[in-house]
Amino acid sequence: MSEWTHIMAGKGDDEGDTSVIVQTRPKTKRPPLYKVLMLNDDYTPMEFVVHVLERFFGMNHAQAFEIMLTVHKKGIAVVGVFSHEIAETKVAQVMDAARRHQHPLQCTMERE
Ligand code: TYC
Repeated sequence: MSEWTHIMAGKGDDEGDTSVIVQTRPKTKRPPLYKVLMLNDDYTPMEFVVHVLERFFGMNHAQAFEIMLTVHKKGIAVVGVFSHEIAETKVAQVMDAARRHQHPLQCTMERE
């Protein structure tokens, strides 16, 4: 992406209008990132949450167990940060797995 500045020059009575376009700084905007959040509840088994974190967030067992415990104790935790499309997919995967297993586990996303 580029940003352009339009300069109008040469507007004397003996000349026609002369326009030049010069490129100033290159403008690259990074896409926004989204936090995926896991919420605690009283019913979802700890092992299921650990399994979900391993399966959909590429964590090893120790990492998954640690994050699960953080959610259990604090009520909520960020489990990853992704582009909008990837975050949406992760949330859908977690919510679908929870629904299939009839657990009330909740997962949401929030713009960083
Ligand atoms: N609090 C649940 C229990 O005691 C465990 C749990 C952890 C549930 C994390 C959800 O996101 C969660 N069985």
